[in-house]
Amino acid sequence: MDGEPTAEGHTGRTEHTTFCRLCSPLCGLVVEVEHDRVVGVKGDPGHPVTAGFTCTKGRHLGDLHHRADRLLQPLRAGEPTVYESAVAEIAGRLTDVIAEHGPDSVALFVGTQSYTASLTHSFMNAWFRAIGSTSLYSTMTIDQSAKWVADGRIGTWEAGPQRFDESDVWVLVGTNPLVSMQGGALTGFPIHDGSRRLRDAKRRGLRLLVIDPRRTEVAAQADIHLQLVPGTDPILLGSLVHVILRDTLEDREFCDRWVDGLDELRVAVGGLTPDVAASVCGVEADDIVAAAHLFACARRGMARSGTGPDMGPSSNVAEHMVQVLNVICGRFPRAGDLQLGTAVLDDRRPGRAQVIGPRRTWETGPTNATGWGPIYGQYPSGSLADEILDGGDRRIRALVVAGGNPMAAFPEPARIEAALRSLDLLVTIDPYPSETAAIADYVIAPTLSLERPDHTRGYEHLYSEPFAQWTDAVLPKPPGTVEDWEFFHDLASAMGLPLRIGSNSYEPGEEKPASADLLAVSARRARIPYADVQRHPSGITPDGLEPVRVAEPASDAAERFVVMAPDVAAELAAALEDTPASGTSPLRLVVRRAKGSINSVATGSMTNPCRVHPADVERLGLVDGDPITVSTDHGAIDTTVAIDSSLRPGVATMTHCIDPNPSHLLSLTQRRQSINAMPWITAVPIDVTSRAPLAPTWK
Ligand SMILES: Nc1nc2c(c(=O)[nH]1)N[C@H]1C(S)=C(S)[C@@H](COP(=O)(O)OP(=O)(O)OC[C@H]3O[C@@H](n4cnc5c(=O)[nH]c(N)nc54)[C@H](O)[C@@H]3O)O[C@H]1N2
Ligand SMILES: Nc1nc2c(c(=O)[nH]1)N[C@H]1C(S)=C(S)[C@@H](COP(=O)(O)OP(=O)(O)OC[C@H]3O[C@@H](n4cnc5c(=O)[nH]c(N)nc54)[C@H](O)[C@@H]3O)O[C@H]1N2
Ligand code: SF4
Ligand SMILES: [Mo]
Repeated sequence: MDGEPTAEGHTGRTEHTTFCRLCSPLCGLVVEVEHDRVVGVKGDPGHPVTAGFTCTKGRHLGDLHHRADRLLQPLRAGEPTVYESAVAEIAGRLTDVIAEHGPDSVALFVGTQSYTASLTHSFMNAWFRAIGSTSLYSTMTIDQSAKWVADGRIGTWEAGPQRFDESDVWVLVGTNPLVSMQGGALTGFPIHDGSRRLRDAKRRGLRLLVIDPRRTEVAAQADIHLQLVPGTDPILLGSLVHVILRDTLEDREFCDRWVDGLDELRVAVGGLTPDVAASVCGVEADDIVAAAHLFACARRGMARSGTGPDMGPSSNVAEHMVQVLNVICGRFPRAGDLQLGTAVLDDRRPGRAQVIGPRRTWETGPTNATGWGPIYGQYPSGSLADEILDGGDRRIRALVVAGGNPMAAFPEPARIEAALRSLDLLVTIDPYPSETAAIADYVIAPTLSLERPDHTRGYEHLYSEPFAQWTDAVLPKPPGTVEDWEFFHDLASAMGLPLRIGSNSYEPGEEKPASADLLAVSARRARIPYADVQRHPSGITPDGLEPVRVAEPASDAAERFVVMAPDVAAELAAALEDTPASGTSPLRLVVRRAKGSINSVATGSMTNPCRVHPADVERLGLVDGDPITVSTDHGAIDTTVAIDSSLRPGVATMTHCIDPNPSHLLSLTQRRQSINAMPWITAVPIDVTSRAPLAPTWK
């Protein structure tokens, strides 16, 4: 059975078939264990989808479990404590805060590592619903909430996006999925075996357009790579729209049926000729025209984006223009087409081929204390510090952090620290003494992935072909740890709150269910017998499962996309006004994912140099490896310089969340976007100065 030893030699070593849960591909693994310690991790060659692939992080999974600083029991004010007492005390304090100041004074921050166990979210959300708070924050709003803002202002297609697999063009704006593995509804790029799938797709005729200031791993495979000046995306994308409308390449039929605001769009992009965009964005005008034609003349395929455009100085309008490309060219699946994602352990109702019009929830929903409205039921993380420090009577007084590390991940850690320290109560669930854990009142120590059972249901929507896998725990659960879901279950119980999840309810004082049973419950709508999945340790690609196909639109479907509204037009005009002329000074720092880390969780021994184009290194009088100080108006960090010829001249990169952490260079409020309070994280002007000792004068 899965997770059970598959071989045992006389050394006492056992081999276990399981899967990695650090990021979305959930790569199949074979883990070698000796005396309850991982002694080897390799890719599972028998896995029908990942077929032996792992990245360096996956191969370090054992080190992550056995890190010397791993927390194996909870901390109270930095000192070890007993789990049951910690839960009782936290429950008491939260109950008091709520009684005195109301439920909204308790906030939840949901970080990326809360996704590593599929039971966490249902119990976490149920606890949050039970306390009655609306103060919900997550990493999405310091990441790609420009996508939510664009959805809210343009509208969405009920059946979701088109699939990469059937497309003949694909556009990637500011994303490098060959390293980040970001796929699914975000970039649409295949998360499994991306290099091979891209090669195969190109062989059958797919053309790839990449818009990125760096010649990334994926840009190196592009038919056209527009290596733009960072932060100028709204202008470049607006110019692509300009050319498409000028040359009447839009999908007329689709626009007549589903799109409003085309005239306003035409006016808004009227000035964004290829020549204007070429001079602002530092690319060739002919390439802009060729790119627009490449996209618009294809039959099928979308423009998708990652963090690059969504973290810049005009991120909401940048992402808006990405989505406008798809809307005016009608790049959405029609009735009968395959829907993105698969359904094996879950059942999915097909979406209809019709528009869900704009939903500007932030304009109608109740605002938080500092005046920000809700987006997809959350408030913007860019406003969290303000809510704690400046929220007056309505301020946030207690914060629970689940699988996140705001002290490392948010701009301006000094302000975040001031805010977190001023709380009445800060609780985090973290396996390590993270920067946030270091100042928390309570830290709950969770199990890590190999210590818990799980299945792949939560990630099915990202798969290109039907697949399911189940795993038992590979390592015993350390005595002082709990699974993340258990903490929320136990906290609710200690607060006397029943939890409702779907049709199930969990009453205070009732015996806690087992994870394996809860996993079975969460797969109750599986389209194949759950036992079949459990019988295949490496996972199963079931035959004959009917794919999910897009349904016909309702006969009275009347909602329409709105491609240009007055606020968006004003942002586009401001972006043109503001964008710096292309040049190399000052350097602009852009975001970049490193292969060895996942946000603040680093594997191996990682350094974080500031990578700069060779011409800039020379201009600055530096040589590779020189010690430097990188500074902005907001802060300075010491690192070394590294030569990187994949960059556009004038561009520098560092990775985020690891030391020396570029968050110290960023502001939480400067050029914060309207609507989602998104701070400015990429394309940030920096100064680089040498820290080298002065050269000896006799040389
Ligand atoms: N190994 C690893 N994988 C990860 C993560 C990790 O930390 N490490 N983090 C995960 C998370 S939380 C996320 S959100 C995803 C993110 O996934 P991606 O968005 O794919 O992240 P990156 O690989 O950093 O790609 C961002 C790209 O944007 C480009 N860029 C920077 N500034 C600009 C700009 O102004 N305009 C344009 N057009 N491009 C720009 C950068 O050069 C870079 O190539 O990755 C996930 N996967
Ligand atoms: N400068 C700059 N800043 C950025 C970005 C950038 O590109 N540049 N990217 C932004 C993006 S896209 C994101 S998503 C955010 C990331 O923001 P966060 O999600 O806050 O990311 P992490 O810092 O990785 O926090 C994850 C925490 O979970 C802990 N953890 C690990 N495994 C488990 C587990 O099984 N259970 C629990 N409970 N905890 C676990 C880790 O130790 C870590 O402290 O950062 C953002 N910040
Ligand atoms: S961390 Fe690496 S091995 Fe693990 S799922 Fe992600 S890509 Fe696969
Ligand atoms: Mo992210």
